[in-house]
Amino acid sequence: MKTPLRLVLLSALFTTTLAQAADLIPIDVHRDANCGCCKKWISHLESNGFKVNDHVEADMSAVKQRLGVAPRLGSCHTAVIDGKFVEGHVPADQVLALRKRNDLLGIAAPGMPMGSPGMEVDGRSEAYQVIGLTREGKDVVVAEYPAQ
Ligand SMILES: [Cu+2]
Repeated sequence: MKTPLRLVLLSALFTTTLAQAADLIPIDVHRDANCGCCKKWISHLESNGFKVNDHVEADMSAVKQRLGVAPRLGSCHTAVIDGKFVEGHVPADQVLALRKRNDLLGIAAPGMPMGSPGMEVDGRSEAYQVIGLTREGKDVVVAEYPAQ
């Protein structure tokens, strides 16, 4: 018996969609409702293979405290992947690298560095670092980005 062509095409489409969805990496992002640069960072993640679960929060400082973000590492939004925090405008490749670092509780791009992903303003940029927080509570530099 011949399968109707439409059915074949439909199932091919369905399989492709499932495969693509499975390849996306889920990440939770907590942010304030009025944070524009947070939304731009979410777009950066989405265009780099992440599936973002967006959580709009009333009290970000309570969220940061709960997730173990040291105040000195603070920025705007706080993401969670594999139980580790990602604080601020961290580049997507560093989020991927964090997944393999079980010595770290999380990583952060403290403050709001100009030129970091989601902080592109008039082509301005400044040097910044991505800092990891170890299980022993120490800060380690995991990446450095020069001013462009
Ligand atoms: Cu921001």
